[in-house]
Amino acid sequence: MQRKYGRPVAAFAFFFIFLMYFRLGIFGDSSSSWTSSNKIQHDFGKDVKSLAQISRQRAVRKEFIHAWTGYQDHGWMSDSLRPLTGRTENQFCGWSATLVDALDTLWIMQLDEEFEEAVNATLNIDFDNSQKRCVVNLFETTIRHLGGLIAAYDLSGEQRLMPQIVELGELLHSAFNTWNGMPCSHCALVRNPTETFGPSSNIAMAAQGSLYLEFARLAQITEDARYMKSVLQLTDAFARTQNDSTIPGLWPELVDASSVDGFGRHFAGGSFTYSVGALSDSAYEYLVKGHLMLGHLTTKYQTMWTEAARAIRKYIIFRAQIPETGKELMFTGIATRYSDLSDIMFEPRTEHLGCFAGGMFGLASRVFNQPSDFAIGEALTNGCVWAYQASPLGLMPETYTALPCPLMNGSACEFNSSTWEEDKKNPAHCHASDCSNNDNFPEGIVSVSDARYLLRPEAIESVFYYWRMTGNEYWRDIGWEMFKAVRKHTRSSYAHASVENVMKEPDPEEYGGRAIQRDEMESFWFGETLKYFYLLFSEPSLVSLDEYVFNTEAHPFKLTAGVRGF
Ligand code: DMJ
Repeated sequence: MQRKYGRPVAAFAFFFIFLMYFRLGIFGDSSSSWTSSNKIQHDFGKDVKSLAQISRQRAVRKEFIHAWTGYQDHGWMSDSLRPLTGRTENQFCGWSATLVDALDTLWIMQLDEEFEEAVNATLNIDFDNSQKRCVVNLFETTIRHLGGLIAAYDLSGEQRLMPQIVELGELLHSAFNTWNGMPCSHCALVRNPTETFGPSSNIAMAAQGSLYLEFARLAQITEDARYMKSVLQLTDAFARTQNDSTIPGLWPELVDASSVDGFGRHFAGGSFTYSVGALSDSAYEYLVKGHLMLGHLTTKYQTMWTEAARAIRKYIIFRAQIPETGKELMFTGIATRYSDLSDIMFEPRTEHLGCFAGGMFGLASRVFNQPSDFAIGEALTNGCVWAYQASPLGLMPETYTALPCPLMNGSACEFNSSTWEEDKKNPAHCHASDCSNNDNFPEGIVSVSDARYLLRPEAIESVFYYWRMTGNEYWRDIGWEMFKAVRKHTRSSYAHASVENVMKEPDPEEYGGRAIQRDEMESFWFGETLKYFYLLFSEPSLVSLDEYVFNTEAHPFKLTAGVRGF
């Protein structure tokens, strides 16, 4: 359910580990579409309005309205609606996660009456936790609720939202009231706490390292310096510990926030596994976006990004043995190193969650003027697009494995179908040694440890970035194909549902030829996925990347002149 904290360990998950010492001295040719610019977005010329693709835009809006109507009728004010049964769920203290996550999308899609109704309803959410004593998921509530409220305010200028922003901001900020200033990730927060909370000792790295943008923007719009102080203190902790891990430059997936100050190394010693997927993802994204937002105040985000990107390029990104597509494709995997002296082990398991990395490298290439990163981001984005196109349903699975090229020396490797046939029959790649399911895999994929599609946004997010940065229609056409597959297999009577197995052709006799669906729809479907699809087909001046920075839940915050770093 919450992608950050629990990488689903499917029963048939395997451990297929490659010894890895490879260097990616690559990325030559594919950077051809790079243009040096002091803007993030491509120069679309004056007549940007004409670039909206109205019928595609309408199609996305229609799906949003379908799901929103389901939420209005059956899930109103709940955290999420179950799209098959119409039941509701309250996994985030019952503070109407879907309502708040969707606010800015309603505004962007010009659903004015719905926006007005949603703002009015938002004013009734009671963020006072003193009686309820709900254990607040700091990361999720910050990116979804606080981010959602701030973005709705930034876009619409709706002043009535401000008291709710302050009430929630104060509550969440109390999490920083710990002995070392590292925020408590799961505490029964209260405003003006009389006692200190305990920082978390074993917590997802992303949950600690993805709070800067929201609290920084909160400081800017409230002019309350306390929030910025906490942001900078947290930033310092990450900067101090970046080279303390067993892969310097990267922080492990789990960190020990109770050890910061005095116990140095242990913060980055919470675990030995490194990725840009679950548990880690947005912490790297926020280095680039932190600089974009606050680069005039501190150079720390840039320094950290430079170190982290070096390690990601070297240890996390790989090329795979898949059929030639005519495009440069790259993927992200998982590295493990138990001590400074041991080998680095590499697991080529690619997660949908890691698909944001294409957009991240693309954005970084603009922000830090690094042309070669532009090509990396493009190849990573195309790697995710490939996974959509290759699957029988046209949807990428949550996690899958393709084998890395044997020589990561810059040249792509040739796909060999007989080797691939043998590899996928390797019991290590099969669920309980039963390899019969692997017959459906597209060429190149040797294992699928989690075949679900959970309505996630990361792939279309990167496609959106590349469209806005290049103006190349290829990205919108690809995005349209992705949208059609998502629409076809996720639409349900109440809204849209996650998909059970994207590797299984639907049986024409069953479920009307549609995929088997799951009774789950997280709020990011409204806050992120449909928003990125919609913006992809809108005029490129709508929420321009030169004026806004998107938080990790796709909530745009206004960039402030004189403080921003690019
Ligand atoms: C979103 O809640 C955020 O994008 C988060 O950072 C990671 N991904 C989920 C959706 O998949």
